[in-house]
Amino acid sequence: DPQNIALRPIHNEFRELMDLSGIWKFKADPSNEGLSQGWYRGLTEYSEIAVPGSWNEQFTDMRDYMDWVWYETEAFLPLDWKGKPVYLRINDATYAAKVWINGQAVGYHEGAHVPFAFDISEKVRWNATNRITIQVENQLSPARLPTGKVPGGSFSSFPGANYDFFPYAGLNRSVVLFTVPKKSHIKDITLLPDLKGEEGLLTVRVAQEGAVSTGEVVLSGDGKEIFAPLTFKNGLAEVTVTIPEVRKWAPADPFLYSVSVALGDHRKPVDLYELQTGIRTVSVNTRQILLNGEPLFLKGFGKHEDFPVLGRGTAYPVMVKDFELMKWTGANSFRTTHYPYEEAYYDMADRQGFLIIGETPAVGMFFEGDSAELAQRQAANQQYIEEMILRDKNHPSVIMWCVANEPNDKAQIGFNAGGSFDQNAYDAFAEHFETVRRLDKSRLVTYVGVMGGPSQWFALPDVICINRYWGWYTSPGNIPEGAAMLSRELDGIHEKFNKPIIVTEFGADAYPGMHAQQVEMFTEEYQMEFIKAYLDVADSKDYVTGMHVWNFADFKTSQGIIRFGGYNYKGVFTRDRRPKMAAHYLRSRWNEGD
Ligand code: GCB
Repeated sequence: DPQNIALRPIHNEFRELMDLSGIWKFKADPSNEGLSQGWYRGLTEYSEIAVPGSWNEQFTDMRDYMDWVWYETEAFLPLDWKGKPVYLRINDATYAAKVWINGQAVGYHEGAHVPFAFDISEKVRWNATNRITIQVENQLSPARLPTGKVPGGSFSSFPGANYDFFPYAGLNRSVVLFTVPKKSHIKDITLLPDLKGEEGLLTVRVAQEGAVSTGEVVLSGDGKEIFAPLTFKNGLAEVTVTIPEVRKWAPADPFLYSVSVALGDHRKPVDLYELQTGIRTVSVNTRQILLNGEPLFLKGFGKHEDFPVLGRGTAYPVMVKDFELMKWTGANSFRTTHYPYEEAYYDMADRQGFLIIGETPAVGMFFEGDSAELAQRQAANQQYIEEMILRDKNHPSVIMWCVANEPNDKAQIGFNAGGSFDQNAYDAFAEHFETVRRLDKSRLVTYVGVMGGPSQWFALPDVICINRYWGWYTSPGNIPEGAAMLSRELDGIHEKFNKPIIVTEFGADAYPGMHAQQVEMFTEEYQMEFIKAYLDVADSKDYVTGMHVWNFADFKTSQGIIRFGGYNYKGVFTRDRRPKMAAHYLRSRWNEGD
C-alpha cells in the first residue's frame, strides 16, 4: 500500500509513533530450517544484535554471511492505540523479509533500501507485550538489484556482488510502529512547486482514506500564513496556493515553508500532517541545469552509507559529520550512490541547501542473464523507481532522479566494449525514463553511463551523466593523457547530443598516508593531481554542469584484486573521516567561488 511509503510516520495529536531501535534477538539460519521449525513462535538459543545496523560486522564470524537470519523483539501496545490502524514499518530490510506478529504471518517484501509497512491491527494484543519476528535473507542474485553473481566483470569478488561496495545486510534502518486515525486519514501528499515572476505557486495534492469530503491546507513561513480549502472527490483533492513575493529555495538561502494539511478544517480536524518544503524550479537547457532559472554548478561527491562496525546501519552522528565535512570542502551536492539513503539525509539537505541526485539501487545492472532474470530485474527497478519517488518526492533538495548506475549493454567486461548496442536493452531501459516522467514532471531524470557504454543511450536523459576513470583504469599512471581523453570525449558527446554533462564519478585510490615526490598511483599526491586535472578540463567547457568526485570517503568492499585490503580508497576522506590531501585541495578550490 503506497500510503506506508509516501508519508513518513510522525507523532502528533492524531498519530502515534514508537521506535523499536535497540538490542534485538538474532539467529542465523543457514539451511533455512527456521520456517519449518516454527521459529516465529519465539527464538531459542539466540544471540543479540543492534537494530539498526548491518549484521556483517557485529559478530566474529558473520562478515560474508548472505543467507537467512531471524530477528525478534517485543513491543508493548498501549490501550489508547486500540481502534486505530496500527502499522509496522521497516525502513530497510536488505534484501527480503517475512514478518510475523505474535506468531501470525503478516507479510513479505523484497527490495533493499526502501521502506515498507504492514497493517498489523488484527494481530496485536492490547495493553500487552507483542512479539515481532522478522526473517531476513540477503542472497546475491542476477535477478535482484543491486545485482549479484553475474559471472565476469572487473568487480569479480567475494562475496560475489556485481558492484564494489560491501553487500551489508539486515535491518540497516529503524523499525517503527505507528498509527493513523481510524475513520479517515491522509494517505499521501504531493507538493509541486512552481514560480511565476515574484510569485510562488505550490500545488498540493492530497489522497485520503475515508469519507471526509473537505480539508484545508495552511502554508506558513516568512511572515505569511495562507489558507486554501480542499474538496475531495473519490478520495483525492488538489489546490494551488499562491505565495506573493516568494522566498525561493536555493543553496544560498534554503528557506523552507511549512505546509500543514488537515482533514476537516484546522479548527476541528480529524487528521493532520505537516511537511517542510522549499519553492524552487529545476530545468535544463543545452548547456546547464537551471535552479529558479539561474545556472547551477554541482560540486560534490558520490557517497555511501558506510562506517566501521555499523556497516550500512543508520548513524546520525556520521550523517551530521558528513554534512559538516561536505560544507568544509565547499561542496553543494551529492548523489545517493547507489541506493536511496536514510530519510534524514534528505531533510538535512533541504535545510542546509544541498542538492541531491536521488538514485535507485539499480547497480551492477549487466544486461546479461537469462530472460526470466532480466524480467525480474526490470520489474524490480520499476518498483524501486515508484517507491523512491513516492518516498522522496517532496524534498526541494532532490533535483534529479537517476534510474541506474552504469547499466551495461550485453556482457561488458572491463571498459572495452566499444559501445555495443542492443535494441532490447535500450527499450527496456527507456521504460524506466517513461515511468519517471509519468510520475514526476517537476524534476530532471538521468542515468549514469559507464566508460565504453553505448552512446545511443544518451538520447534518453535530460542531463548526460558519466563516470570516467581515464588516467586510472585506463592509461594508468598518466594523468595528462587521461585528462586529454576526458576532454576529447566530453566535446564529442556534447557535440552529438547537445545536453549538459555532469561527470558523476572521477577519482583515484589513495592509500592514506602514502606519498611520492613524483606523483605515482595510490599516493595522496596522485589522487589530488588527478582530481585537479579533471576539474581543469571541466572548467574549460561551459556545457559541463557539475563535477562529483568519487568518493567522499573510503568504504568497505568485497574482496578482489582491485580492492586492496577490502576497501575502495578513492575517498578524499578516510573511512573514519580524516582528510587526505585531496580534501584540502577541494576545500581551497571549491571555496574560491565557482
Ligand atoms: C564505478 C562505480 C563505483 C565504483 C567506482 C570505482 O564506476 O560506479 O561504484 O566504486 O567505479 O572506484 O571503481
